[in-house]
Amino acid sequence: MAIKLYTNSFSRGVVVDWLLIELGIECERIEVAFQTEMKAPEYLKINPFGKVPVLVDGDVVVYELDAICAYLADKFADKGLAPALNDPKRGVYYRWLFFISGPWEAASTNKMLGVEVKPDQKGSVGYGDYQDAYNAFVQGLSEVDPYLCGKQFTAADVTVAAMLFWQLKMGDIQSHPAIEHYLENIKQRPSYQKFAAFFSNA
Ligand SMILES: N[C@@H](CCC(=O)N[C@@H](CS)C(=O)NCC(=O)O)C(=O)O
Repeated sequence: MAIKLYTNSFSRGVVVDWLLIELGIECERIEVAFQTEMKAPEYLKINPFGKVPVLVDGDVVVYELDAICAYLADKFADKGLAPALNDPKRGVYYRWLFFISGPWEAASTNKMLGVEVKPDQKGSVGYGDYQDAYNAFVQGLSEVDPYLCGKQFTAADVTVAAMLFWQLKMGDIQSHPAIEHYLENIKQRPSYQKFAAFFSNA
């Protein structure tokens, strides 16, 4: 049975498209319209958030972009897009996947909404404040060479790089030499050219 990807070409679903290119596999791609199909009762049974992307693999339903990418990288482990379970780099891999979908997304969204964390609130906020999250991000990137897990390009590179490309395009992140250097490495990958085409439409 084909794996199904519920997505929209103008959404973060394009990040899954990029990963699929790296994996060299295809899914049945189901385009879901914003507002209408995404909020229809039958779609809400698949994803109660009424959002894309969603991956359906037989009885397994995965929503949350980074979970989808991690799931696919593990399912097609022979493609080498995730460090092996017993590889110490697995920890670094998890760190980046969870950092980008958790603290970084929250910090960025709150910044966009104008929610400022006061110094005495930082201890209760998972990412501290935006500047803390940004500093941790660029500090981490300044240590990578050429990819987040060293020589091995992984699904975490797909999600982290996609976030950076998007935020730079939208003016939602201040650039930094560590960001530029990392993205130059990513741009060398043949898959990036195809992603850039999706992305320029998103
Ligand atoms: N945390 C989710 C966020 C998904 C999300 O916000 N998707 C947007 C498109 S990029 C969406 O479907 N928005 C439609 C809506 O909320 O009505 C993930 O990482 O997959």
